[in-house]
Amino acid sequence: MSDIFEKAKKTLTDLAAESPLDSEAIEAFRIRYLGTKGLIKSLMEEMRQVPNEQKREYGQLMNSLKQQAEEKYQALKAELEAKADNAAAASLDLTAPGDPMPLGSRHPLAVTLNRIVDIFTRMGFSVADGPEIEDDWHNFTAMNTPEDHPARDMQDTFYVVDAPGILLRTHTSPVQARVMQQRKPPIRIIAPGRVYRNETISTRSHAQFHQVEGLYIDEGVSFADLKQTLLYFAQEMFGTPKIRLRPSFFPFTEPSAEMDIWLGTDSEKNYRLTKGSGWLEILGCGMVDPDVLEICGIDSKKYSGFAFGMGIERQALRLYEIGDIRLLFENDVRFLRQFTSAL
Ligand code: 2U9
Repeated sequence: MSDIFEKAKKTLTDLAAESPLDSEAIEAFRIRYLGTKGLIKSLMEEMRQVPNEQKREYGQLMNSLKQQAEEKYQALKAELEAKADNAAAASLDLTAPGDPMPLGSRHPLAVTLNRIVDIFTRMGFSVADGPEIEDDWHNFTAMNTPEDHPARDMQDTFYVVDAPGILLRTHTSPVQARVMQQRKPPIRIIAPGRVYRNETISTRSHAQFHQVEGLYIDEGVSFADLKQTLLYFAQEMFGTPKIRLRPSFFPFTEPSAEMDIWLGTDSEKNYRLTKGSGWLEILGCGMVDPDVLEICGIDSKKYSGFAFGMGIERQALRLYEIGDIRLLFENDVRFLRQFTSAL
C-alpha cells in the first residue's frame, strides 16, 4: 500500500520541480496534472485500494496535491500574461504619429455668407439679427405690403397654426424694421439669415433658404451712394468690372432696381450662364420708400436710405459652379469636403 503513497508524494515533488515557460508547456502541465486523464485523477481513482484507516491521510494528500497543482498552474499563467504585457509596453512607440482626426470644412453657404459679410463690414456695415418666427406687422405691414398682396397668402407664407398674425419670416427685412424702431440714424446694417417660403412646388425649389439684406439710412443718402456701394461689392465678390441697374418694383423701395454684373460672353460657360447677354442678375435694391421710414418711426423729411437684398444660395451656386441647389442641403460629406476656405 505504501507505494501508492510513494507515488502520490513523488507526484507532489515532481510538481514542485516543474517550470514550464511558454503557453504550450503550461497547457501541457495542466493536462498532465489536472486533466480528466491526468496524474491526480488517476491517483484519486486508486483511493479504492487504500485501507480504510489510511483513507483520511490519503485524502488529505490528494487535496494538497490538487491545490498545489491548481495554484501553480494559475501562477504560471499569470506570470506569462505579465511578461506579454511588458513586451507590448516595451514595443510601444511613443514617437509614432497619431491616428489622423477628420477635420471638418465650412459649408459653401457659410463661406459665401462670410465673404459677403466681410465685404460689407469693411465698408462700415454691422451685422444685425432678429427672430425667424415673426409677426405679420414686422414682416409685411412695416414693409409697405398691402393686406391683399399675394405674398401674404397662405400659399406663399408659412403661418403658425393657432397663433393669428404669427409667421415664419419670408425675408430678413423685419430685422431692419426692428432696428429702425430701436435706433436713430445713421443706420448701416446687413441682416443675413434663414427665411421661409411656401414654395415646395418641385423637388428643386426650397421652403427654406438664406438671404442677406442691407440697409443704409442717414441724412442725404442718395441713389449714387447705392450704386457705388453695390459696385464695390460686385467687384470684390465676383471680380466683375461693371454693374447694370434695371428698373424694377418692390413695395418697400422706390425707385427699385435689379442689379446685374458683367461676365461677358467670351467663355462658353459665361455665354450659357448669361443666356448670351453677358449680364447676370445678382440682387434687388432701391431707395427705401418714405412710407416705410415713417411706419418704422424715422422722419422721412430728414432722412433717406437705400436697401438691397440677395439670396445666398444663388451666389453660392455661382461662386462654386454648383449645378444643383439640393447639394447644398443634403449634407453629403463627399460633396462638402471639396470646399476649403480661410473665411
Ligand atoms: C427695409 C427697407 C427695404 C430689401 C430689399 C430686395 C430689394 C430684393 C430679393 C432678392 C432675392 C429677395 O432673396 S430674394 O428673393 N430682395 O430684391 N430686398 S430691396 O429692402 C428693404 C429692407 C428693409 C426696412
